[in-house]
Amino acid sequence: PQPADISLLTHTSRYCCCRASPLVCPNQGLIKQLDKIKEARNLEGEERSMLSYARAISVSPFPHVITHSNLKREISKLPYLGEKLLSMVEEFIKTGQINETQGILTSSRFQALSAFTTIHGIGPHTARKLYNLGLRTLEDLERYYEVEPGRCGQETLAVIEAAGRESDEAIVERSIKVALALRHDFSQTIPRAEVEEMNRVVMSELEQIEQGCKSIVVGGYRRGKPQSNDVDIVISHRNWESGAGKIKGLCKRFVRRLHERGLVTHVMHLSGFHEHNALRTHHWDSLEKALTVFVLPGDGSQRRVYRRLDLIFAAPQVFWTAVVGWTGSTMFQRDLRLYAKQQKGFKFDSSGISRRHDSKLFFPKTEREVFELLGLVYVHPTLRNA
Ligand code: DGT
Ligand code: MG
Repeated sequence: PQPADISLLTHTSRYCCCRASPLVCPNQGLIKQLDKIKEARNLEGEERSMLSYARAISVSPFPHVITHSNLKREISKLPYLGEKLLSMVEEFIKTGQINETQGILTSSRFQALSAFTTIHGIGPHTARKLYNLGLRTLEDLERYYEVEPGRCGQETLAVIEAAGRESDEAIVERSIKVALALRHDFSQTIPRAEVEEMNRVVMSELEQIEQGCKSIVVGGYRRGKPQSNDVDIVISHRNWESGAGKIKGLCKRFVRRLHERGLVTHVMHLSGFHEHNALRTHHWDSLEKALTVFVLPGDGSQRRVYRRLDLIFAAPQVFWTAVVGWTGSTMFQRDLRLYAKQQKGFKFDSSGISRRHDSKLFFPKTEREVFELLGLVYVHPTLRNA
């Protein structure tokens, strides 16, 4: 990051898109404890409380270690740290832990729900439903969904053809079955070098069916995470005029091709094909995208690990908004929308920026332009880990 950009960010802003949030901060221990409480609230469906903890966590990358001496003077002036949160922070400074967190960690209900939601497609609501059926472990889920570890047959071509015509239930059920069967692979994180290799392979395949495309690997990788849980790639076309036409419909065509080549083994979901809102929390925009399972070609000497790969297709005019949206973090993006709405009267999402009063659309040509349009100081991707 450019030092000039960093010095313009302020740690007391209410919006995390105006603050610097590095991957690792001086208050990591505190954040880890608060994060468990946040997770517990999320698992129990307590949205508002969850968000309070998420906000407290996002202001905790305070530039210095939080101590007794700066607690009253500076910390109490940070936004979102009300009485209750401040007393937890105080408890952490005194004892190195938070009592409530210790209780959560030993709760068997928390452990079960938390394990269930590691499976793509299982959100808190489904997790609680499964728990109420008496299921407690991932092995219980395998029996319930009749899934065998490592084995997951799927009529992938049929799934691709059915895109846009399936019910929400069918999509969720399939995602869960695939994610359960391949969970031992999916729990292995992906090192940066492999992320880069996946992008290279994907783009050289794409060049075979559509020339002139470009891509940026987004998600946690772009925020500097050494290991990722999945790979997210935003794809567009280099030609500003003709690009949009070339991107339209490319998602399906390309996934079919990757499947033929043995690179995409399963498709969880293809979205952006005018279906009603399946998996509502998972697609927050109208871009064409494919949530897939990908495996790198091997030389036969060792089995390659199945990886989760998301491909997002954006016309050149919305490429940079898609990149900003998908780079995240989730909190960063949430505040970007909020800031755009409350401070600028703009609507921001991954598929575009528009002005509310006349619906005028804006087409930024660079990432910096996205920030400028919203009246924000540029925040380097590695400082968006709120
Ligand atoms: P990880 O777990 O290592 O993959 O970490 P991330 O941060 O890459 O998390 P991921 O892959 O779930 O999501 C990437 C970012 O994209 C995240 O900050 C939130 C955002 N995002 C996720 N799903 C959607 C979606 O359906 N639409 C939009 N617009 N953004 C999404
Ligand atoms: Mg990701």
